[in-house]
Amino acid sequence: MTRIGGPSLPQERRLTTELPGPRSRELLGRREAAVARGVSSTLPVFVTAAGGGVVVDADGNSLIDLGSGIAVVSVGNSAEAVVRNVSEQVEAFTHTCFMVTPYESYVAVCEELAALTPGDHPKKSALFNSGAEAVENAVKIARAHSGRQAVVVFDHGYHGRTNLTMAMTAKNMPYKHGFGPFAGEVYRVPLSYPFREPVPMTGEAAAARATDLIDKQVGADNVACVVIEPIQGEGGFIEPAPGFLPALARYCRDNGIVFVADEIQTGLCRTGDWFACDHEGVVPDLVATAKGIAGGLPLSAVTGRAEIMDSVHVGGLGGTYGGNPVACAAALGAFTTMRELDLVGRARRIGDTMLTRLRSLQVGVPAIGDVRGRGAMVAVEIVVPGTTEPDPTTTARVAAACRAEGVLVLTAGTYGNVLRFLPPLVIPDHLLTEALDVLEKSFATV
Ligand code: PLZ
Repeated sequence: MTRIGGPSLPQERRLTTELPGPRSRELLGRREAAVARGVSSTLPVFVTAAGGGVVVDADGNSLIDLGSGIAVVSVGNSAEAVVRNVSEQVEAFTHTCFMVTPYESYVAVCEELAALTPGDHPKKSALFNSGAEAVENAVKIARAHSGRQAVVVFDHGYHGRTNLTMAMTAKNMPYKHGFGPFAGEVYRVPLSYPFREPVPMTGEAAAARATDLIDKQVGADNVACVVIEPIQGEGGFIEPAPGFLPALARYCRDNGIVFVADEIQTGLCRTGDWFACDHEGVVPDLVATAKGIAGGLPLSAVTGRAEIMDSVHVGGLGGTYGGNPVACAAALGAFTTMRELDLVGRARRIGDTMLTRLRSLQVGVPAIGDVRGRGAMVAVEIVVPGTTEPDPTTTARVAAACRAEGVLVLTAGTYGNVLRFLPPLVIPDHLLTEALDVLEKSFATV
C-alpha cells in the first residue's frame, strides 16, 4: 500500500500557491463558522500529509517543518514503527480502559520509562493523556507522599491550561487572562535566565535567590514539590546557568521536597540527551513526560521513585483514556525509532549545525540579542539593537516572512520575542540548511 504521508514523502520545500492557498482558504471559511475563536493556529494551511521534515497542505504546498507540532513528532510524522504498531493495535482492540482490564503495552511503556529516565533507583509510572494532566498528577502524588500542600514554580514557567496548571503557568496572555480564580498554594520564584540577569549570576547564586524566597515566604516544611522545566519551553527556551538545577535538587533533597522535572517539551532525545536533566546528572524524584513520547498520539506519564509513586492509595490515580492502548503502541514504536536512528546523536548534530549557523548570523544582525539552545531545541531572542529590550514586532515579522517562504517556525517567550526551532529529529540535512537560508533572508528583508 502506498502511504500518503510519512518518511517517504518528497523531502522538499515546494510552494505551489500563496499561503494559505485557495483550498485552505475555503476550509478556513468553514473553520470560522464551526470552530471556537479561542483555538488559534499559527499558520492556517490545512494539512493533508506530513513526514520526515515536511508538512504538505491541501493546495500541494510542502513546508519545511521547524516546529514538530510543538516538539511532538521528534521521530517524524507517521514514523514507520509508529504506524505499524498503531495499525496492529487498532485491528486488535482500541480501548478497554486500563482501570477495567489491563493490557501489556501499558506495562511495557512504564518499563521503558523506568529504564530511560534519569537515575537507576526503582521507578514506577502512571500514564495519562496530556502534558497538563501529567503535571497535575505529579502534584497529586507529591502531595500524597509529603502530606504538604505548597507547589513552587518559576518565572516564565509553562505547565498547561487546566486550572491547576494555569496557576503554575507564568504568562497571563493568552493562557490565563479572564480564566481565574486559579488553584491556591502555588508560589512563583525567580529562575536563572542568563541573558536577562541584571548582574551576571552563577547558577548556584540564582538557586540561592530562589530557595531563600521559598524559605522566607513559603517555608520549606510546607512545600510538597518544586516543579521546573530543565530548559523552559514556552517561556523562551531559557537554559539556566550551570549549577542551578543541581543546587535546586540538593535543596529539595535536604528539605524533603519532591523535585519534579517537567520534561514534557525537553524529554525523549530533544535536547541531545534522553532527558535534559541528564546534561548535569540531575536525578529528579518525578519526571513528567508527554509530547515526543508517542510520535503524535496523545500520551503522557509521571515516572518516579517507586516509594513516592506508591504513596497514593489504590484507585487514587487514573482516568478513562490514560495509557490508551493505541497511544501505548505508538510510544513503543517511538522508543524503537529513537534507538534505531540514534535520535539522541541526531539531536546533537542538529544543534551543532543550527547554533554554528545562527551564531555567525548574529554577528551581522544586531537584532539577534541571544542565540541559545541544546540539541534540537534552539532559539534566538530578538531585541532592539544595542539593548536587551524585547522586540516582539520584529520577531513576528521574521516568523511571518519564514512562513510565507514555506518554513514553519514558532515563536515563544514571556515577551513574545523568541524565535524557536524544534525540527523533527529525522529532518534531512539539506532541508535544515535550506530552512536556515530562508531564515537568514527573512532577517535581511524585515
Ligand atoms: N509542560 C513544559 O511545554 C505544552 C503548549 C501549547 P499539554 N507546551 C505547548 C499551547 O499553547 O497550549 C507543555 C509544555 C510543558 C506542560 C505542557 C502542557 O502539555 O499536552 O499541552 O497539556
